Amino acid sequence: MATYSDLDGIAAAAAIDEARLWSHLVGFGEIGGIGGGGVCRLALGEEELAARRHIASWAQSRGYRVFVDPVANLFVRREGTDPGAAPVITGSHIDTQPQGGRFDGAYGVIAALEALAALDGASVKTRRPIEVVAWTNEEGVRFTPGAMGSMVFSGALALSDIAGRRGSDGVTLSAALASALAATPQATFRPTVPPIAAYVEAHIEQGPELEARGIPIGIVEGIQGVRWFDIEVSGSGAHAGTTPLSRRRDAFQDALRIVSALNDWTSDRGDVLRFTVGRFDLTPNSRNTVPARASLGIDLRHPDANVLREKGDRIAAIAAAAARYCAVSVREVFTKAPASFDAAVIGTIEAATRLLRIPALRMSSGAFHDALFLNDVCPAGMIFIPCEAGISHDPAESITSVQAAAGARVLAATLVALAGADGDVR
Ligand code: HGY
Ligand code: MN
Ligand code: MN
Repeated sequence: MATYSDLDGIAAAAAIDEARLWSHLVGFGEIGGIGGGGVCRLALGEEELAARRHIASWAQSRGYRVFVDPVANLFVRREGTDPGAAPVITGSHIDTQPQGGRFDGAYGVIAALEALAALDGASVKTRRPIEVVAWTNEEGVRFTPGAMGSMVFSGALALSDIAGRRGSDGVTLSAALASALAATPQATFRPTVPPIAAYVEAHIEQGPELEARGIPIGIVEGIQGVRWFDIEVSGSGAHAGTTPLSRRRDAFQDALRIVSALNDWTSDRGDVLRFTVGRFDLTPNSRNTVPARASLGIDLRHPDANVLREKGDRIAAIAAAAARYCAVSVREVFTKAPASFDAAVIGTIEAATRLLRIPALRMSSGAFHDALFLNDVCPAGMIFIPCEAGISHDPAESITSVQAAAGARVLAATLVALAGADGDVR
């Protein structure tokens, strides 16, 4: 027997406008566009502030209220029939990698805004308010750690502990946050975190599974754990022509020894453990000067908490032992254990795919997402759509308008069920 939520969910999904969504996604991707389909919108940078202004004015033009919190998370609120009820929150991030794709993060925000427009178009009223959020600094490129906005929001990180931290460009987080808060004057400052009924995030898969199987929707059951380490190798700068190798403290050569030792330590025949040296900076980085310092950004991931702990806990000792001439410091800058999403939210997403007769696959996520931290404070889940060849964190990242619309339809029906008019929300 169809419930009000089912009927409203079908109506909302039917009101998702593929052309309108695609045009919004393509237009949004031009904010910070770098050509070749790529985007560079580093957290709280000028391009991302432009994206914030876009979202806030889009929201205001549709009569939605806009809020920001102390870490500049940006919220667009559609009222429910019970304004005092805890909202259902959906969204993702709008910051990108330095040569990122147009859809990582942005898809989850723009698809959520499209879902609000569809709810309006279908005149669907939900009991709970629905808020669309753009979380601050999910990528962790300019400021560490990643998922900063959702970590502060969920209490996993205290803003006071990181406000003085400087970004890769030397700007302090507090100064960057001040410019972000000033960028959307129409947003009401909301210092406290509202109770949340549920959180659901739509995102591109960033992996090949859905496309390879020809399945349009992924129902994410959980996310693997992640640990980030900064390794600083300190030697001595010297003249490349006059300094014999026997008298060098070459930070690059010792960094190579460290990476080689860590490659051995993290090698995994099953190809499940993910060890990446994604950042490698040399100082002074000049061909004819022996490197004085090497700075490495390490990313380690695994779905099993015990393996992640065992492999991560030895990194400092292995790095120190591998270096021959230089001093080595290792700092863990981000860590999150693997997590499983809420069974009821997973079930609600699955019910929405069945209601809309859209094939779906239960799966886990190799990438982390803000949902990983929301999962600590409310029932949370994620909806994936395929992306071409699983490519992400690269300008070649690509989806189709059909894939985008399918995800938005499932999101709209899920939001109606979670914020349901007939009070069936958990
Ligand atoms: O790194 C991640 O997993 C995410 O895409 N920021
Ligand atoms: Mn992302
Ligand atoms: Mn990403």
